[in-house]
Amino acid sequence: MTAINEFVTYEAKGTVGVVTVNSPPVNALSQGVRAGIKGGIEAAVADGSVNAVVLACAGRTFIAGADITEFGKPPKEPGLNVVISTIESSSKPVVAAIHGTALGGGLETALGCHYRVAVPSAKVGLPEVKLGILPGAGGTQRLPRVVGVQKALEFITSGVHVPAKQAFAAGLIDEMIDGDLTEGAIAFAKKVVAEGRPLVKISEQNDKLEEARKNPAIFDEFRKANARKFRGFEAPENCIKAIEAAVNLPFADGLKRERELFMELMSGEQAKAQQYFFFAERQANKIPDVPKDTPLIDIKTAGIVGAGTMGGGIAMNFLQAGIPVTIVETSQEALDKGIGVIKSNYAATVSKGRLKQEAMDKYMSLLTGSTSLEDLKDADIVIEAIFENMDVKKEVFGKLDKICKQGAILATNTSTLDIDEIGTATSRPDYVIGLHFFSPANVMRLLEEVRTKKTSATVMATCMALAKKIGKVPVMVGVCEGFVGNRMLAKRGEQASQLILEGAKLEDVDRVLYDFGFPMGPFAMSDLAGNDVGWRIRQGKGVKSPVADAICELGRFGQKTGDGYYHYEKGSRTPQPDPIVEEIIVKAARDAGINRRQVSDEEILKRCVYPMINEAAKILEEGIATRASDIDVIWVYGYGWPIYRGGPMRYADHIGLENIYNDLLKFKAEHGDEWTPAPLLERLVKEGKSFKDL
Ligand code: TC6
Repeated sequence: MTAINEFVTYEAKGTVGVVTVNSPPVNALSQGVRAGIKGGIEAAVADGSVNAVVLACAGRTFIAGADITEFGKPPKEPGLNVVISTIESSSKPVVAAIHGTALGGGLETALGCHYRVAVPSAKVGLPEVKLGILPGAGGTQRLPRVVGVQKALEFITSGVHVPAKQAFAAGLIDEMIDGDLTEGAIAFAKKVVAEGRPLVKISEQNDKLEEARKNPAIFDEFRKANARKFRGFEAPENCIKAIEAAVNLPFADGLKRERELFMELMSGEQAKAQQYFFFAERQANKIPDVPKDTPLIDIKTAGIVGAGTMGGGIAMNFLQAGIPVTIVETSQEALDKGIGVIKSNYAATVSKGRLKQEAMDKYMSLLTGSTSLEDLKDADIVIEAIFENMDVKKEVFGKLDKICKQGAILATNTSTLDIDEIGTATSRPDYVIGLHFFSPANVMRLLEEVRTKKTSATVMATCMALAKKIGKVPVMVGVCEGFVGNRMLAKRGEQASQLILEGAKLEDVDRVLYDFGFPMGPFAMSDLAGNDVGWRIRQGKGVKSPVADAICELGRFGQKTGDGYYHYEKGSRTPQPDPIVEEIIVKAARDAGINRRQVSDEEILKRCVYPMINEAAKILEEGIATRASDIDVIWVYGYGWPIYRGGPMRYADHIGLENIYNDLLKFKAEHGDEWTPAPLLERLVKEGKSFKDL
């Protein structure tokens, strides 16, 4: 075996030369890997003892893409296009041997090979769009030449990881290998030589482009069909343009066009924000005082207390991950209702063709209902999802503590209560934690995990790993009113309510936030979630909100009653401004002695977003969130903050903390002390720093 460099080896195995990349953790295409592959292929071509080449990877995966840490730095030779063209122009057939994931530049490298084989568990994809860019090493030019234009549009603009079997069916993989991959790839390479098969250069294949050449409308149809999904994003449009270039231009010119479109995206703010977010999400997995090798509790069964909307949704996550669940309610009627809702949710997905009946049957077979907490005695984790009342929760935790086995985790789904206090009702406060799921709990990816002062490292590490197992994105935070997400959301809500009193139209507030990139504005959101929820909480705390209260007093609870901040026609979810609500607002403003005025879109945006950033600075200073980027992960996954703006903290850095600080001072002069900049924000501005410097 010859070491080409630190990352790549070359070895002749009989008549086949094997080039192996070994650059943990994911064989990303760093400069060294690129140079090594080029050198390896050249060595194989020069080796007279071999007549074919296999490109394989050591470790857990084939090449997972370009090395994202190199983005934004000056390019280093050789570029990936040069490496790929070295492979494609090799005089001996090159076979890519794929396991794990062949993503981005990894798949582009494989597309430069003459053939591709894969193990059944492998996945392939061009996920660059998720990083705000496009496949810039020929991916937009070669993929449509293999799978056709329609499929290429779908793959490239969604960034989906396609399972090997599906890729095989689409012609992207030439052979599936069941046994040892390298051996299988060598055997395949020998077959290629023995049968005298051609050196397939994808760049020279044009058949699959013909259909789109005859029907250029395919591109506009695709744009139209996906307009909602692509709203606000720049990368999908450039991906489409690059694929159009593949259809309309010769390969070499298409490559040039791809490069231009790639560079345009790479230098933009969206790409920087999305690449920042890639690492933010991975950082969030790391809790500084929880060592990586902390032993985990094996969660084989789960218990859930409360079969309401949240309890049911939480249960579905576990069932889908194959973890048996016992769900407990106080009465048989409530239990039957809760289980009925779970069943009908699955049935609806089956009827839409998005779930197989057998899968639904399997999930339901893992679910047991009970009206007795005693049935949770063997559960490894119990999640309480009952209504928000400290006394009731403490009573339940006291009982669970006596019933549940030693070493079982007791979690609460509370979104408002002090979890340290809940823990005092047990003899195991170190095994108590908050698991704050977001509604609908079977859909929303965020899981805000809330550590108390006593939660043990084992419990934290277990819950972080468990979250991943059930398909969630976990972020660990500390205890405070509303935790991180809702505490910031409350600040936005206060300003939205104030703005409509001052004269902004509520549909304008919603429009400004929608145009910023949120899925909907705060009033439309409240109508969807149910205005009565906040009303009950305010009543419990003795807090008033004149417009929101007046709306609820009229029974306008939102979409479910057909009226809320907006009116909804029967069977429609489209909000329509309602003069009655305008009257309520005008009266409330008069009662409060507010002179209404025109409010600009710019003011709406700043007044909704800046108080959130200011609150986040306090959250950071109090140590409730570990790092600024964790707050961004919470807002993107839990509240629909547009990922192309990175999250509120990244957005603040982009706007400039000094600009935000000055606006806060201006609003303070106009509206009062609640606008006082957080001490941390003030300090960062004085030191000329950003949140990213923390
Ligand atoms: C591209 O190719 C563009 C080409 C144009 C060329 C001109 N680079 O996710 P995990 C690190 S764009 C650098 O926890 P998993 C990651 O930060 C790229 N580092 O593992 C983490 O480090 P940590 C297109 C990377 O098993 C560690 O590896 N490719 C890269 O859950 C483990 O990662 C993609 O977008 C990278 N490319 O998932 C694929 N990838 O331990 C991006 C990972 O220090 N990667 N790291 O925190 C993924 O989707 C996933 O990492 C995975 C593995 C599915 C490969």
